[in-house]
Amino acid sequence: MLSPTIQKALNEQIHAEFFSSYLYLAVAAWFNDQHLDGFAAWFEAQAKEELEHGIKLFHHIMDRGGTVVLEAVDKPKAGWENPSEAVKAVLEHERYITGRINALADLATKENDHATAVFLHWYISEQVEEEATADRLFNQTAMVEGSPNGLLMLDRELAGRGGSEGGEA
Ligand code: OFO
Repeated sequence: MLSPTIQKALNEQIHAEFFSSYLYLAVAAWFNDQHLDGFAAWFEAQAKEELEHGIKLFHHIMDRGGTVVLEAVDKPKAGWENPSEAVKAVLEHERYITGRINALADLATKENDHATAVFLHWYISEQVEEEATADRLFNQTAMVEGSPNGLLMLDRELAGRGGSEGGEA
């Protein structure tokens, strides 16, 4: 059985993961507008992964006999100055999500909710990967900023990776 405190925190994390999905979709749409289809496909794949993160939490709450409470998803920002600024928005967001997951893990330990603490191990590892991937993509994008050739090469590379798995940049 979930404590009301943990249940509330997990529900808030569902909201945060769905917002992540929205943010990735907003970035995908922006890259589509820039005619950088590889970036767009890669961010769309990431958006789908974020939905999965939210749904995993949704099932954990239900499996533990808790009540899911879904809040409205906030509107994400819609425009960026250049590709690296758009990728940076995602990197900063992933850092914020890591902080939230760590706080959630601390809370689960404090509340003696061992099942939730173990469940969150997956998210802790996932955040290491998400941050590293976003950081790498940000640096690569910043590196080719101002070089249409470099940007198109990176875009082509992302097109090969984006469609199915999202994954590493
Ligand atoms: Fe859910 O990992 Fe990104 O935000």
